[in-house]
Amino acid sequence: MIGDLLAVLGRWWEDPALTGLHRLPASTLAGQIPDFDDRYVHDLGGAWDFQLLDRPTAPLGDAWQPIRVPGCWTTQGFGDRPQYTNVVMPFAGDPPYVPDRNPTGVYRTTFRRPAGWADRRTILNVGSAESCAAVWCNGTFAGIASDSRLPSEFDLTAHVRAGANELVVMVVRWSAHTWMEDQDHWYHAGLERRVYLRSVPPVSLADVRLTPHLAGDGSATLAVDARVDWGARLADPPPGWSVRVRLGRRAAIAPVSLLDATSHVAAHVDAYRHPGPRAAVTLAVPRVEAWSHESPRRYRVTVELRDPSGAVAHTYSAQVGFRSVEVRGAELLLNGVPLLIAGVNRHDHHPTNGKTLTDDELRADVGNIKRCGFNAVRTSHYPPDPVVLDACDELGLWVLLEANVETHARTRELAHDPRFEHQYVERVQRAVATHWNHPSIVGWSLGNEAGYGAVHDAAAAWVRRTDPSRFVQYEGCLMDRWRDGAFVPEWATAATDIECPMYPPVGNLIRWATETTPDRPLILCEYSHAMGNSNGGLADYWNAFERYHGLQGGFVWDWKDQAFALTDADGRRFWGYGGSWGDDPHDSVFCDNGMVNADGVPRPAVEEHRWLTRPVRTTFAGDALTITNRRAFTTIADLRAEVSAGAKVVRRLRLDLAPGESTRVDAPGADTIRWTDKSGQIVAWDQGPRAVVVSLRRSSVRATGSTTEAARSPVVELVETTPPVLTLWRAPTDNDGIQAGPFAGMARPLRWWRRWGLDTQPPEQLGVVHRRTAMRLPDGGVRYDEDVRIPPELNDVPRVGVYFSVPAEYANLRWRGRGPWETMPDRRHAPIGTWSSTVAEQLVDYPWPQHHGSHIDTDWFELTDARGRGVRCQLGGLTFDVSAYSAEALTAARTLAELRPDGRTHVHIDAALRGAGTAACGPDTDVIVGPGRYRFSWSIHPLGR
Ligand code: IPT
Repeated sequence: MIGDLLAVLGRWWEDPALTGLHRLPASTLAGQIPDFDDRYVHDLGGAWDFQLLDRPTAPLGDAWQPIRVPGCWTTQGFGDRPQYTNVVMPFAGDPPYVPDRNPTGVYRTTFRRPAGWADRRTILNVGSAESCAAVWCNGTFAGIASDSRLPSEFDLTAHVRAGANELVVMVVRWSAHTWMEDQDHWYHAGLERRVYLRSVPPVSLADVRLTPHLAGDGSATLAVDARVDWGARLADPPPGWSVRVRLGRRAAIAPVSLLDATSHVAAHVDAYRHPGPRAAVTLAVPRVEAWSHESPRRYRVTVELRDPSGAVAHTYSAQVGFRSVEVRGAELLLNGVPLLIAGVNRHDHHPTNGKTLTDDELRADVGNIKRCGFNAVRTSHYPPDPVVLDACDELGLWVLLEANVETHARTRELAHDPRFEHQYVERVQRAVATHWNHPSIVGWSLGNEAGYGAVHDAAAAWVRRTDPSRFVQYEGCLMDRWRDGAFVPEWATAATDIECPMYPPVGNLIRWATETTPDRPLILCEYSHAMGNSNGGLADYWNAFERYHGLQGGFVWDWKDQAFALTDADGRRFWGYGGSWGDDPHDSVFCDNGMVNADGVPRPAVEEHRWLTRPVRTTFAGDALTITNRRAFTTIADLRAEVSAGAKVVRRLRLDLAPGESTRVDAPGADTIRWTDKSGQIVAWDQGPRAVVVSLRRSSVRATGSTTEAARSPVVELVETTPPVLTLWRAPTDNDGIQAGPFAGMARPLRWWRRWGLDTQPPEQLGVVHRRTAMRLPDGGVRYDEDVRIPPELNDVPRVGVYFSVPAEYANLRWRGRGPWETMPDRRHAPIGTWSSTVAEQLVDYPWPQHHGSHIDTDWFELTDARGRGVRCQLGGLTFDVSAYSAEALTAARTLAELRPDGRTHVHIDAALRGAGTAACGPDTDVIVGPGRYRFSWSIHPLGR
């Protein structure tokens, strides 16, 4: 069987021309989420027989093992591991070739042909096969599939018989197509999405494209284009077939036409008027509710294929949403509004199952994106499971659907390689054809990091002509235009309708908006790289988006860490990344750039983004609040606000403000407003000038006498056993310098920090001058006045602050200042309040251990033991962090499992802290801690004696 195919086709997996064989054209029917309760759908998911061969040419053995379908074989214990690389290929060599040693899974299952399927056609749907597959049914070859992220369908009618049938699918891990799928994510292998059979009548709907359009006056049209198929072996069906479309109470019928009666071109030559067996009809709907991210109203549409007697032969049904998409001048208008895109890039990833997620997990993932306040998703860098798109339709997220094209390792080569050129167009065509009917999709992306060639212009032209209802985008054709920040308008950019660069510094965006004449909108396809403690400077982007015409938001990189939940030999859990499986080559921790961890737990930067994009903005002036609805389409009547003065709620509000509208509300004494949605999620907050951090100078702390004469107290003993020391070091963040993998070399500023010896020498050895005055206070505490001079050669240091530790039983934390989440000097937005936490909870589980837990603008913090005894530090606006781990331990560790409790609670108080920035991939921070004089004061006091 397998040998026969080899004899005919040779090394078929290595032929870039062979993208499919006997494969049905991509269609919206293939892209549907199957309904396994439908008697014409048969789920093939479950346990299959499996053999893992070490190469596609290896002989098949007799021993079969069970495997879960869908699932990656790389996560099911067969000894072939996942592999993470970004740019470099996972193997050596030149395209289109792949290694001889090439893990190949042979899957086998049997199924009984369901009752009632005999006189119909049986179609096999393989949701995803990484990287390509061949199919046999009852020993007969049925076809070949490629493109790991789209379903492939095969007509099995000729092979399926009554009773038991055998299906064999051979999946080859590395193929010529891998060169087209060199995305920055995990390489897995296997049948990763659902596999099922569907049965259709002999004359059936082959494809149905629904194109909704919303007009400015609230009316709409729905254009329906249905392709009908009766298989090559049947004679043409008799005339009289029709398609009936129903939307609510509206319906229309169109004939399935073989000849176009309206054509006046060469009326006597059928060839000129044969549109093929299809039906086209447009329904006019006088009034609809629009679909938007704020109000994702959908309407059920049913399309019936009817035979000449009027009997329904085949039905297709989908939910449409009416919205309009238009690029006009420097604006992308969605339903006529140039709303700002608060988007995020999303990969398919599960912390144990890799590329395979259940429907519930996919829906939960999208729900989490929505709950975190994003309004758009770029499906980086391939079409996701259709469940993701359906969830975006349902919950309201604008989608930029990206085709599965990335040739990063040969960016400039493959787009000009005639062996590969057709794939650039075909992969885009198939993505569009499969996912056409999702209202959430408003733009098609031709792929990522795949160079620029005529093939991209061709793909863009195909999309524009085929689907003028959406825009096309492709960053690859802008790469040189935005290279190194120099904007070169002369570069040809025919393959994109919008300006969509990645990672430019905000200054370049402003330059583009002000020094050129933008003729199209700019929406960043990637920005604010969320790797580790990151997303510094996000506010600068949002200030620019709001201020400059043409700048219309962007997609944060990215949604979720692609980490694996692993345990070490001692059972300690940690987040695994590239190399954790022994995969090689690998790009280490560069796969972990998420706004949420791999379990979906939001990182602190989510709150920064949420605040910047909040649906309601409130400004405080005296006793009045000015409240503005920042939404584009809906009122804020679904939200509730609590206005407070200190700990007291002084007003509750519910406002029916129209989009963009503002109102004034009196709230004497108020300092804070919080808006919650129906689920109780805080979606917006603001504070006025009354919410302040008390400064030390204005506080009641008064120095009395010298350290020698003060009374003994537990706290004094504490700090005397480990006195506070000046420190400039912090555990490097991923942005300070990636410490493993190929990007480690470029690590700035970490490189010079280490060269200066900041990590090994006390600051005093490096020319830093530190003078301190310590004074006992009447309550038994101590006040420290610090005076630090950083010499000119240390022109960029991690921090200027003091460090001490207390025993680990001081494990409870309270503070007044910004919180409760981690803030950084360039990621500052958190309300001022009094917050309770624990030292343990301060750990942010960035997969590579690093600096975390800072709280800027702190008035005071307290560390107490179980009996409430401990210390209180008055900071008067400084920054602090507490951790169960020292900066040294965090610096040394490569995984969370390498961190060991050391019996201490480690405390840092910083007068200055370097910003987080996003330098792991993108601009560095503006908040640099440079040379000069730092004078600051703080005090420590006993608590609960
Ligand atoms: C860019 C990629 O598009 C994305 O997949 C990811 O690799 C990201 O960067 C970094 O995490 S490519 C980069 C060379 C700008």
